[in-house]
Amino acid sequence: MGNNGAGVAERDAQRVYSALDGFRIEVPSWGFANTGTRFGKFIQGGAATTIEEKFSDAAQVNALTGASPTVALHVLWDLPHGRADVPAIQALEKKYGMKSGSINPNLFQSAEYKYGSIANPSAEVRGMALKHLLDSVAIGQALGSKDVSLWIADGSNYPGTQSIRKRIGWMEEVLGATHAALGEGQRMLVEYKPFEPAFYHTDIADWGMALELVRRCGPKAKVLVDTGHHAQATNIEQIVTWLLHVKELGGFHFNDRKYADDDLTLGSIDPYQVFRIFHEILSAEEKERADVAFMIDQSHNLKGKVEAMVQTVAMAQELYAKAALIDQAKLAELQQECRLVEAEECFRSSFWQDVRPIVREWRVARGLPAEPLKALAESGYVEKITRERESRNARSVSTYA
Ligand code: LRH
Ligand code: MN
Ligand code: MN
Repeated sequence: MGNNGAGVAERDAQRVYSALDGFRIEVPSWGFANTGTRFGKFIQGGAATTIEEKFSDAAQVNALTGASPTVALHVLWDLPHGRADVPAIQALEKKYGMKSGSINPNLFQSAEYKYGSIANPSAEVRGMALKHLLDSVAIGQALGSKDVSLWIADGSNYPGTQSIRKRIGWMEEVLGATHAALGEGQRMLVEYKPFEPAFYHTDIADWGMALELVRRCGPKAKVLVDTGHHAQATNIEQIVTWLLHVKELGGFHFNDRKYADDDLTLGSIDPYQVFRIFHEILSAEEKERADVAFMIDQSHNLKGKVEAMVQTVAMAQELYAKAALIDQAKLAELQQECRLVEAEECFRSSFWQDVRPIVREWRVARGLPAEPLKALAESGYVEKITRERESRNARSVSTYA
């Protein structure tokens, strides 16, 4: 028993080490910025307002967790007038040891997009949206970033007020033209969302619509699953499995929610769901999952921003480690023989296993702090940025960015 116990511990450690060595999750620049709710903005003294501050905060998260070497950029919020000063961003990448991650066009804030962007009945507005998408592709190319992540907020609020059918055709045209502009190694990821800001119909409302659109665009277009973008009770891991199966899963925007698109900390409400999603990914073939980008899409209104992001990445690492512990061969056998209770026990016992000691060991073995949140508190980083940024934030009337 003693030997067997040691053998199991050794096997578990190996599984966790190899999973965590390969685990990367991108942090969003907007997660470090001042945000709020639709009822008001809450300004934090230490929030980032410049792209340099966002790189600095992201680098801090990466230094503490070893898992977030890229930062997602939102074109309108990070790159003034939708233009990127490429040498300046490259200098920041060098200074902070970070890379620019996904480029997120913004097709939802300009007044022109009141009735939509790429699905707007006006050819002129669609042209403006296409230009912004092409600019975003060019920015991604210049920065050597792989993914352009598109979220299309278009839709309508009342039945009969828009032609759902014509809007499909308009989207196909603009997305097709965007796909045609992608360079070697570049991809476009298409995100779906059932509602908000539109409350009757959203033009890309679910994974079926996103999948059909990316297929029509071509091989460089893939579907992006934001975990907050589903109707309640949707089986997200099943969608993930289908998208992996048909080789059209491009990546994730991870966050958690209780009600709608709440953008709460990953795993804070339902960690078992994240575990189930990670299990599906880890049970896919190596080549199927190689191109699945993990990204965080959260905004922390009440929590300290850097603290919340470190907590998120650490949580993601723990849940990934738990999923890596599942004895895949054993589980497959039990499933095949329909030994239901045993299969379920095999599955859920990995979820309930406390992986924190192994994850802590892994961190130390990789030269990282054993307790990232504690290390953040001891580093004084948050106090430092708060001192430096406080007076500017106090004057700030800024919105999302
Ligand atoms: C929309 C969304 C999309 C945006 C981000 C800020 O709800 O998930 O990904 O780019 O939030
Ligand atoms: Mn998202
Ligand atoms: Mn969202």
